[in-house]
Amino acid sequence: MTAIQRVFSGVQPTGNLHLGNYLGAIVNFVKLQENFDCMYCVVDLHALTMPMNVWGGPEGLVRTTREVTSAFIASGIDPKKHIVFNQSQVSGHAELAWIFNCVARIGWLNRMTQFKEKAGKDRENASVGLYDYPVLMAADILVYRATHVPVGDDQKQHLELARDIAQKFNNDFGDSIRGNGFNTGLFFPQPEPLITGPATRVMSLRDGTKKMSKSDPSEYSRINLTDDADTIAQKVRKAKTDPEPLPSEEKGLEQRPEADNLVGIYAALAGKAKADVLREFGGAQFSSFKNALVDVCVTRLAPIATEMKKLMADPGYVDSVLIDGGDRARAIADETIRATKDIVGLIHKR
Ligand code: AQP
Repeated sequence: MTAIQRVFSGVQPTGNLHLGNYLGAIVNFVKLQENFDCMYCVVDLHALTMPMNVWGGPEGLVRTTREVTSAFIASGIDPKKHIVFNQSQVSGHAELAWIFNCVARIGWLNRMTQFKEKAGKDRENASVGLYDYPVLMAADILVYRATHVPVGDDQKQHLELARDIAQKFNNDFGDSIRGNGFNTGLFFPQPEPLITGPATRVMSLRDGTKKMSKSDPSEYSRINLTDDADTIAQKVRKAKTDPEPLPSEEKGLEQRPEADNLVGIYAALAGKAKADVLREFGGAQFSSFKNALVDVCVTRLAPIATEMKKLMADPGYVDSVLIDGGDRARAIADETIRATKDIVGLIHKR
């Protein structure tokens, strides 16, 4: 088994993809194609961890799986050179997750803030899958022995857990790993988080202290990748601001979360530094800044929305991309699963 620099990342098909997913993750996915072998996964098994109304039931899941795949391709991911697939096609994710369930400690999972946020007050009623989500995520990455994982800032803690699981597995089974020919004793790599998108944490347009999220009940909290120009304009114009004009320097954005967020979005979409944006718009009222923000949003997002629409009209093609990607992903995962079974002592057909 050869060591390779491999990128893996996933996006849940739980509803409309938004500007946060795009700037925090997908833009980076596109860029990394230049220097890495990349695997981009629509993590449908993760979607099941939430109540059915969140992922839309069986028909909704099929539609949003195709939608996320279309967004990947429309944004510039090349499914021929790299691998695009949906998680449930490769059973190795779930198999490795079980082994990792027996490596990870309950105390580690109890510290995961995303579970606390997503389970809310009614924790007893959350699915077991939601609690176990980070273990499946570790398996998603490590079944491909991926070395680099581009994610938004909110996934940092889960990545740390994946690193802990890899390390504990390597320690617990060190002798067997060496006995199976991995002389370094390191079977699973320590996956490196790449939290380097143009905006690693895009906030809600209604509340600059909350992250932009698919599950926010307010449509006005986010810009969806499928929004048309009029909808984008409406959402930007309604975005919460404060009464002061824009500052001329970055330190003037402190304690002004909504202003900071809008300037950050503009900077990320225009490919500029925040300081440059403030040099240009310092002293301006939000009404004129918002016009410029609408323009840059529409310029960047409209071509993606148009391409997504075309792809969504051809589900046969989108499914063929996923199936081809699934076949190529399975070949890599099977190799890891066979070696893992040897290391753990699970008899299997050779
Ligand atoms: N607001 C955000 N800013 C920057 N990056 C973000 N990501 C999500 N929201 C933001 C990044 O997008 C990738 C895919 O996320 P996901 O769909 O797998 O799950 P999530 O992080 O739970 O995304 P959402 O949109 O917030 O969904 P819900 O509402 O279901 O929780 C990840 O790399 C993530 O970091």
